[in-house]
Amino acid sequence: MSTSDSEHPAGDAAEPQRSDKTAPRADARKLMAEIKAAEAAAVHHPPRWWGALVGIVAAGSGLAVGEFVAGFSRNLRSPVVSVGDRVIDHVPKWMKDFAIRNFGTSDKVVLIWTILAVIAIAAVLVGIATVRGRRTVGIAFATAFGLFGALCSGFGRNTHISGIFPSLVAAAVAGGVLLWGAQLAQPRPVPVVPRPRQAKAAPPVLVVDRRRFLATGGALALGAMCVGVIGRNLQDRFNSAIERAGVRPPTAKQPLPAPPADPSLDADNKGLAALITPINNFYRIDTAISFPSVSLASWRLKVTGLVDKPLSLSFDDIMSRELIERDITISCVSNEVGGDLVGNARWVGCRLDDLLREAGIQSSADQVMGESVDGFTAGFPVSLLDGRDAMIAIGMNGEALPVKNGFPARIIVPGIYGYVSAVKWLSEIRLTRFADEEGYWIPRGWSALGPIKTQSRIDRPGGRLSAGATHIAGVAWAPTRGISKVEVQVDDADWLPATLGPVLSENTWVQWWVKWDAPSGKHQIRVRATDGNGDLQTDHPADVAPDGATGWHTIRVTVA
Ligand SMILES: Nc1nc2c(c(=O)[nH]1)N[C@H]1C(S)=C(S)[C@@H](COP(=O)(O)O)O[C@H]1N2
Ligand SMILES: [Mo]
Repeated sequence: MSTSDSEHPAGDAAEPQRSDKTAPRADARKLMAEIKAAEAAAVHHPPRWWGALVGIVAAGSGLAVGEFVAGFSRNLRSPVVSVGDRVIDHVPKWMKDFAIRNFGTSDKVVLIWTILAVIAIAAVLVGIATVRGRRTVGIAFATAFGLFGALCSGFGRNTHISGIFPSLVAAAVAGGVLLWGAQLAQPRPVPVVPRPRQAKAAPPVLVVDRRRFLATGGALALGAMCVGVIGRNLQDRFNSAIERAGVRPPTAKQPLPAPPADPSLDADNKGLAALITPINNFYRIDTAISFPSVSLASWRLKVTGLVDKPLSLSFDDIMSRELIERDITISCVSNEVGGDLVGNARWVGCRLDDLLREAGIQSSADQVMGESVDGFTAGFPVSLLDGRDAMIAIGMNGEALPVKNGFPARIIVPGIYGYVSAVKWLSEIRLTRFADEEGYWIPRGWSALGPIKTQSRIDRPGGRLSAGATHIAGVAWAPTRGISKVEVQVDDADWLPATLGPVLSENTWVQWWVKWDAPSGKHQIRVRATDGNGDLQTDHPADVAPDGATGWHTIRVTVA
């Protein structure tokens, strides 16, 4: 390691003792050699990776304390999660499409890790600069990150102004650890042991204290981890799953009969979607990184806006209304042809039209806008309250509404995509005008209206099968219109009518299957459905944006 580094105070120690005139020349030379040797052995500069370590431990400590502070109140949120929320709200459409295409529904996990990676890279660079003496860089970055976190946590869709605190405290801690670590990494003077015959002690050399530095860093890292884990556990106190466990499954005044035998249980139909999608398999799409937490005691469903009489209902108020049970298939507008962002469930809830009639919809209103506790919004035309079974669902498949599907309450409207209707973690229903207010996805490139398009999907066979008798099977849906016919075509053969499974209602999907004596070779299989109005599903391929994909699902199989 060079001693000529002019920035470094250790350079002074390299000056030989020219003033020592009493010592013989030979001794002086010896002494100089000795000092040089001692210097060569000593470490004067903190190694570069120390800076990286200081940066990482500082950032980690800050983030951990941020999680800790966020655990104090339901209104607070983890700074990292808040940054993620803002990224979700502001990413350009192409980037979101890229993320969904490549990471699917784990896109949020990828997002959080990306944010952590960016913080880590910045921490390493800032740590190195700070340890090298550029403290203003450290202070500036800690401040900037803190302010950015505060902006993301205190101002936006699902924020409370007090949300700025975890970020600010986190930044203060990170900045403090950064400066402290930089201090700890600096070389300290260590006296050189004098030669026995030498009158004056040699000047001290500057040496970094490796043991002290690493021990302190390790202890801090460990402490930060503990604080972070405690913070996450504190936040778990607000998990809605705890509230949900205390809710009895809501039951309808007239429960539906038990569903008919499920054709997907037949060995021939292995791989076919279940008639009623189990909760665990039900797709999940939302902008929430962590599920919004709801305290049932304070939760209210408000009916506001262009109504004669605004309402405010507690969970018990909804529970004690007349509840209906309905089988309804819902789908995401982002569902590709052949995709699985669609599911059929048995919902229990109160009628939306009854409730809004009580509030009294004013004639100027043309949009029913739902808003969630996390600030998501979705709106649909008032004209869709046309007698269809639109409901405020509080039960799903015989259970209280699952947390991931919107506990304690959500909107379900048969026949329109989720992004314009199915608000989960519902907090408000506002009667508005399309001209005055847009739902969350509309300014992000999606159509204001989203009727579900007639679709059909092939669930089996998979890519490879052996020759002989088999079933081609799948589901088809056209909620509110129902399905009247499904046809399958293998290669260029005639279209074959499929057998339709039990029809729960015109709002649900229908399972279908055809027998096929599979000859060996490669084959292409296509499916198309006809809705209850007699309209054939279009073969025109359309992208999911802006209002739902179309085209006939086509698969290729190899029969051995
Ligand atoms: N609060 C909230 N509700 C929401 C969303 C959301 O992002 N936040 N996404 C909507 C969309 S786009 C769809 S497709 C459905 C999905 O409902 P699921 O997750 O229960 O399948 O929820 C809707 N309700
Ligand atoms: Mo969706």
